[in-house]
Amino acid sequence: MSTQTKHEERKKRIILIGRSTAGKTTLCQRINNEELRYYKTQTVQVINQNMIDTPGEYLERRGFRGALVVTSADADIILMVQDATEGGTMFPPLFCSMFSGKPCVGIVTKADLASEEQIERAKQYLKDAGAGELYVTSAVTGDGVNKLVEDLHIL
Ligand SMILES: Nc1nc2c(ncn2[C@@H]2O[C@H](COP(=O)(O)OP(=O)(O)OP(=O)(O)O)[C@@H](O)[C@H]2O)c(=O)[nH]1
Ligand SMILES: [Mg+2]
Repeated sequence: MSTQTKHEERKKRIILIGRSTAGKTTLCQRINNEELRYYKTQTVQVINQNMIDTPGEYLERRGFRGALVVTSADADIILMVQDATEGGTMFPPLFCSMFSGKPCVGIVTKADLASEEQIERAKQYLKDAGAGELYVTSAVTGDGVNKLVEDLHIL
């Protein structure tokens, strides 16, 4: 572990938002170097004190959008998680404006299963929704995950 100084920036708090099966929980497991195992997220879960994992339903059901905004109040950064293999998106245009200026980062998942075209399409969905920086990742191969962790100071 690197030498800690009192000036060192604290870990950033992130919230992961995306439809069911987008790969939010699996990405958290990869970030934490845990064994990848599937379970359906049933409720908001705080992992390692700084990662807020949400169930896909929070994005899919319009009536839950308010809950997303409230739950994100504790987060420094919004992670919008988009499956590269999905032929559509649940993120409406300008989705990010709901979070009143908080940084919104776009994460494309399942790059290991997707073509270049699919990855580009997923990035475009995220841009349309208002994401700033974009990261292309695979929780299975680990591609793109270290860069994400380092750039955003997640660990
Ligand atoms: N090949 C591949 N499969 C992935 C990747 N990420 C997630 N998966 C698979 O996709 C499925 C859903 O992943 P989850 O991480 O549980 O999805 P989620 O977004 O947490 O879904 P909810 O909890 O329902 O909101 C699982 O079977 C994962 O193994 C990836 O990068 N590559
Ligand atoms: Mg989950």
